[in-house]
Amino acid sequence: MWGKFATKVVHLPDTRGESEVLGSITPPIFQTSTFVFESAEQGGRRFAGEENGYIYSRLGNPTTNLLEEAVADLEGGEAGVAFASGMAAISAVLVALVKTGDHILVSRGVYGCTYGLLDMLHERFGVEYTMSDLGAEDAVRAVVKPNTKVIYIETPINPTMELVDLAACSRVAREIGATVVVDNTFATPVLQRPIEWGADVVVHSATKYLGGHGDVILGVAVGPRELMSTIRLTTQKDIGGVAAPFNAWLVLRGMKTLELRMQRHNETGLAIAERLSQDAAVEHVYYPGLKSFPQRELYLRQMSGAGGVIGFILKGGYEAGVQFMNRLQLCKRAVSLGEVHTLVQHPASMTHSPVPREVRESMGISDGLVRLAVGIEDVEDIWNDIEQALAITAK
Ligand code: LCS
Repeated sequence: MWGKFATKVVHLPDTRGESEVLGSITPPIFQTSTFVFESAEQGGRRFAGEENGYIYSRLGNPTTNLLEEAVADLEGGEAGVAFASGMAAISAVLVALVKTGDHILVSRGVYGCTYGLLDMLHERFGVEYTMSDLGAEDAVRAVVKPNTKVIYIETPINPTMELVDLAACSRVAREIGATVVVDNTFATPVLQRPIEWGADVVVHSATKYLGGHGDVILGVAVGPRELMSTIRLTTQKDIGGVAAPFNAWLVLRGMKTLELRMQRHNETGLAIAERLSQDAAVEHVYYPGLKSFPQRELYLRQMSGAGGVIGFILKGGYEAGVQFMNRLQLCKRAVSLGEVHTLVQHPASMTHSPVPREVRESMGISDGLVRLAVGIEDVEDIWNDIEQALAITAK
């Protein structure tokens, strides 16, 4: 009955058990490591899966479960699993899906630590991967291999904002029996729902927009119930990167304003990207919402807004970028993105520094690239700070 997104994010599955009885409008934080069994037999039945009920918070926690259900619902997936971080989610999903000798097809760019994980899977465990432009179906079909088990996609790609065609990748994956995993951190389910385009699994760094306030590290994976259950019972349980109940609660609270915040990020992101592209000090702006964006048709088809992250290169290259960053006053020099504060960072020396230079350059990340993640402050205040920092930057 209450199907609209803005309503759904407020009325997340947020009452259960005690809070339902007492009428608390927000969920309790079950800050517990373990759960008491009424009898030894009951404990045995729970371990055997013959009786539902909580056992131990690494195996499941009611507060964390609410978050898992909420993100699964917003993404249109069957089930979710929450993790200690976005990287814990990505590693648990990939390790559950591949084994030695398998191949992962990867979008042309990914977050630096995701690259580090792929490289480790390759070096230590013999999993092949290829990074490639996945912008169109022919391109995808040309690079899949007989042993491709996963197509791993970031879209928009951090930090170049390049897009990947989700429908095309999903069609090719169906033909070859591969699983499509999409990192939806930059778009959130407000702007893009990969499962509706045919993807199997969505992963999030909930540290970013879902949490939204820069106060928590957490990850979530959403997908088919059977696969999520396998992940819960294997790579989550035995590697152990579970989300803390308090952190899950913080993300649940943050998500109530997700739709509102994304509207502001879209509006401010577009305004700042347009002004940057008209500034004499700026050589190039990477932002899917711009009319000049090369993948405009894909952007309009696949996303309903471009979000808050903007990449740009100053005419003075690296030196100018560093000067610009050091002169900012309101905008903070910090990694991360998707939160209330405006943050600025230098991908080549920060988020993507684990990636070797030649690979970084093939991803489109030059030393001159600066990444701005607009917050929810007043757009004029953000622009005034950027403008004063650009004005004294070498042109
Ligand atoms: N996926 C994407 C697209 C990311 O940008 C990040 C972190 C992660 C996954 C990992 O999530 P975490 O484990 O940190 O929750 N990206 C960062 C960034 O661009 N700046 O700082 C962290």
